[in-house]
Amino acid sequence: MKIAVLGGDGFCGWPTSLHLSNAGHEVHIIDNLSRRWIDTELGVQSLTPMDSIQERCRIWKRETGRTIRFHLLDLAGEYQRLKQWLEAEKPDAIIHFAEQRAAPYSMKSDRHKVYTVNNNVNATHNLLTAMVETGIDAHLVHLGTMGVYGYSSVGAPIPEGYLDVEIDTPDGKKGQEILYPTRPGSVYHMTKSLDQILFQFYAQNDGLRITDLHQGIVWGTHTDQTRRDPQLINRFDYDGDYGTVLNRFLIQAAIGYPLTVHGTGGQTRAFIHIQDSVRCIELALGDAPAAGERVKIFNQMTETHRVRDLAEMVAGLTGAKIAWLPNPRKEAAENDLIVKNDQFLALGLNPTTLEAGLLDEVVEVARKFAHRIDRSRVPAVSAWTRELAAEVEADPEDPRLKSVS
Ligand code: NAD
Ligand code: USQ
Repeated sequence: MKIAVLGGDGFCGWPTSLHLSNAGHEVHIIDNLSRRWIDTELGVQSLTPMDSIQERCRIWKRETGRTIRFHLLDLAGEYQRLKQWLEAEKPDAIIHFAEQRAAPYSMKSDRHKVYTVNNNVNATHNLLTAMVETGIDAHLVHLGTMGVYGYSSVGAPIPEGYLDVEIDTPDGKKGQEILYPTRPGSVYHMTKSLDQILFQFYAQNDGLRITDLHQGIVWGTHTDQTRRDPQLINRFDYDGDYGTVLNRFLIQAAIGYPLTVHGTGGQTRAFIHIQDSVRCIELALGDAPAAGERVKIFNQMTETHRVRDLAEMVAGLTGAKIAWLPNPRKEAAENDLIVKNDQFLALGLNPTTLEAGLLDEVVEVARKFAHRIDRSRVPAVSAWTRELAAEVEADPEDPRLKSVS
């Protein structure tokens, strides 16, 4: 297949591009490199030294003989160029990772809220309307989030995208299938909820073939392909805005930083290892909906964990201390989470669950590149409201804080 990977320079997009190229597909990366600019804005860098995207593609070619092409294009701002590219290249499949993906970054200030909404909603809508306009028959696979469902304890498993409901009509009760009601917890998660409505409309109105993957928190760093050469290494975010919880705990343990648990750590979230994430995308590509079918939605996760259990597990493995910090986010202090992921299991996914070997691998990578970590960038300081901002702990290493483990 000819596959366009939008956002292919990112944490999930790069290993996916390598995985699909390795499987024999013709891969084209489209990216505006905005994520690299955001690193510059925030004054942080990936824990791992990332080469330019052109250099990464050159090393891949040298290593495997396979070509990955890179196209510098802003999906949200360059509609005409996007349309021309689709028209000229006619990809068979499009994988859409190209959005601003950090919840804390999206809540940093009004400017960051505006940027996140403009970037994400326009990127998705430009893509959909360009697909209709050019008449290409590509399967669109979008990376959505488990966060669209919200994190209140519902006491029942979260289905894969749709909910059967009964409504009262003058003729009695009538069954209906609806998109599971969204309850986003940040401006970022809100844009993913908006994406869902855009997909529903374009599938129904224009027969676009769309798969939306509701992905949990991705952890780990290496895949089989990124291990092949030091210059193919994946990006690894550790800072308070882009670092995600388990990867953050692992680098914190590696550098002797207290594990930054928000509140009681009672938040339960869904997780998936990066190796399974790339495999799921390949499985979804092979299971495209037909034109006229509803949007196919998968829950792309393999396990759920409570944040404090993860912290205690990492502390147990490494001897790290835990810092219990005021939560900068407006979120339930405690929640339960049960998630259905039957569709990927039925397609043959063999889940990689949290185990010491893979956790150690991340700690090892973090120790190797520890000299690149700026400790002052570790705390999460972007707050959801002004009131929460006043409580933020900007220096968890401060000895006045009581660390327990
Ligand atoms: P990332 O920030 O590392 O990668 C996103 C890439 O998209 C970057 O290279 C960026 O430059 C590019 N991009 C952003 N806006 C663009 C635009 N307008 N035009 C062209 N390129 C643009 O993020 P990631 O962690 O790889 O996540 C990829 C996708 O997967 C996101 O949509 C995210 O919401 C979703 N997701 C990620 C996780 C996770 O834990 N990382 C979990 C669930 C879902
Ligand atoms: N948390 C801590 N300490 C930290 C960092 C986070 O306790 O140092 C807590 C947060 O308060 C939150 C939970 O851990 O309760 C998860 O936070 P996160 O930053 O790991 O994940 P999140 O903000 O939800 O976002 C990440 C990705 C996003 C993706 C989402 C999937 O950045 O792109 O959509 O995971 S999901 O969480 O399933 O919605």
